[in-house]
Amino acid sequence: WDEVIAPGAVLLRRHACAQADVLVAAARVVVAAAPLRHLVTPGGQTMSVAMTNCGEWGWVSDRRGYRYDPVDPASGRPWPPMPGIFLDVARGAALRAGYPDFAPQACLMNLYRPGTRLTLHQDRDELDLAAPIVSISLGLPAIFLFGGLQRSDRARRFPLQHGDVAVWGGPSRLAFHGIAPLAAGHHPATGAVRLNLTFRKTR
Ligand code: MD3
Ligand code: FE
Repeated sequence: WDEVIAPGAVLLRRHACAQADVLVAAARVVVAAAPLRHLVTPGGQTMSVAMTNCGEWGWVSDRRGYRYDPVDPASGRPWPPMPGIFLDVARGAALRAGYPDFAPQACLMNLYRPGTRLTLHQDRDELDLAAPIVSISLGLPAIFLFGGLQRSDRARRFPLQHGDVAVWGGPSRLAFHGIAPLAAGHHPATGAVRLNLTFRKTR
């Protein structure tokens, strides 16, 4: 059932299903304190994904660049703490994938509505690229695009479903990846949206 989709990339299908409702409830608490917002890229484009963060550090983008910031620029206050259930599920998945000491300092929360997409990109704003990234998919399914180390490498498509958890480490850590435009639908856990949580060691 666990599938190695590339060297270092392990997909734990449905791993978080039993905790999904608790994860969604905890996500709502975070969003109440740090509302979802559409960030602007350094190039001036407004992202179609709505984002917020919890934990010690949050990923932000604006005209000045991408970075991790301990303060939510919208409120001037620290990001909300990472809910215990977020940490438990992320650490459990990392352990299962062969990373026994994963200590995430940031959780980026990505909200997708129908039509929302994330174009192919690399995650390289973290200072410790040896640590994996753990992602949890909740709600509507999405097509994950998984390319290679060059933008021009052909991307494979993997469906990501509610409760799927993936651990991205080793040679996959710098692979280009993205999300195809979300199809409309309804999911009992989230309604008309997909929520993705990504956990990172930032420094
Ligand atoms: C593969 N998020 O937040 S999660 C992101 O569904 C991001 O919201 C997507 O890409 C989402 O940066 C994809 C899966 C994922 C996350 C990080 C990766 C796959 C990755 C980093 C390296 C390789
Ligand atoms: Fe990414």
